[in-house]
Amino acid sequence: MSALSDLPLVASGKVREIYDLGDRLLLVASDRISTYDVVHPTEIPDKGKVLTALSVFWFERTGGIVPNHLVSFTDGVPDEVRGRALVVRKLKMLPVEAVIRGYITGSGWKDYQATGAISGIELPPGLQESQQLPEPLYTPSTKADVGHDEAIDFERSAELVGDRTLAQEIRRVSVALYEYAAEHARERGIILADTKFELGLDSDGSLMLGDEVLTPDSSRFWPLAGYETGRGQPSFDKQIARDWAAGSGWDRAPPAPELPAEIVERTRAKYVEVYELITGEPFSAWLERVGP
Ligand code: Q0T
Repeated sequence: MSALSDLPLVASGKVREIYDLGDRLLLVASDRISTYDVVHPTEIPDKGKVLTALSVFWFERTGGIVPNHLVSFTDGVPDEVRGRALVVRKLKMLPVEAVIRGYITGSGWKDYQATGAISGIELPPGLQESQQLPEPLYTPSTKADVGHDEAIDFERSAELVGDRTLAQEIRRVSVALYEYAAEHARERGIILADTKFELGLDSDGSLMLGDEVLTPDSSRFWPLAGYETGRGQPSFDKQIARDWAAGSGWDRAPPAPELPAEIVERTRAKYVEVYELITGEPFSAWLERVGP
């Protein structure tokens, strides 16, 4: 297979890249990690493989809810990114991010405290931080030019998508994906607090799930053990690195410091643990699936 460096780069994010394969795209997950929104110079070995393997796990199980862009994780993948890259269909991506919240945390908790509502959805009084919501909420956002995504309400998402029926369909499939995944995760000791999907249209105009899905980078995963309302919850995967960063004297402005070897190893073990809990398989099963 051709070397990555020969492929046109379509997009580059903090922790992943997208390359053009002609009629397909190559999504590459790196081993980079960020805390407090800044990428560290130190990589977490196998993080990209764990996230890719989790996306594949969910894509293979949710095609009955909504079809997805996955074509292959073997054929067409350059050797240097084997196990941490996906060949996907090119979609016409829709200009809204489908955020689903099952628990009240982060910006949703801030909005609720200020207004009693999230994304224009009125909520009962007296909810506590990290509490499960009465039902999962669709709280779409749109990519801001700089910095963080901008929260919008359903009506604004319909305007941006240009078709109210399509916007309703995005909300419906996104809630169904969240409910399926949150139940699966909870049975295995992980709370899926919230998650973000990106959807697009196939060449025939049909709705398809794109991006990475239901990974710790696109979702909040909390350990079920020790969960309690009235406070923030630790992140299943990043808490060790965050705690170290918070105590390191770093002021959270770039550049982020190198992570010590012990923090790297403990964080890697958390990613592998997430994979093994969610899939019920040893991580070596993924390495065997993707071959040499
Ligand atoms: C995309 C066409 O994830 C993004 O950038 C981060 C590096 C956003 N993005 C998605 C696409 C996809 C996907 N996934 C697709 N299947 N077809 N475009 C482009 N940028």
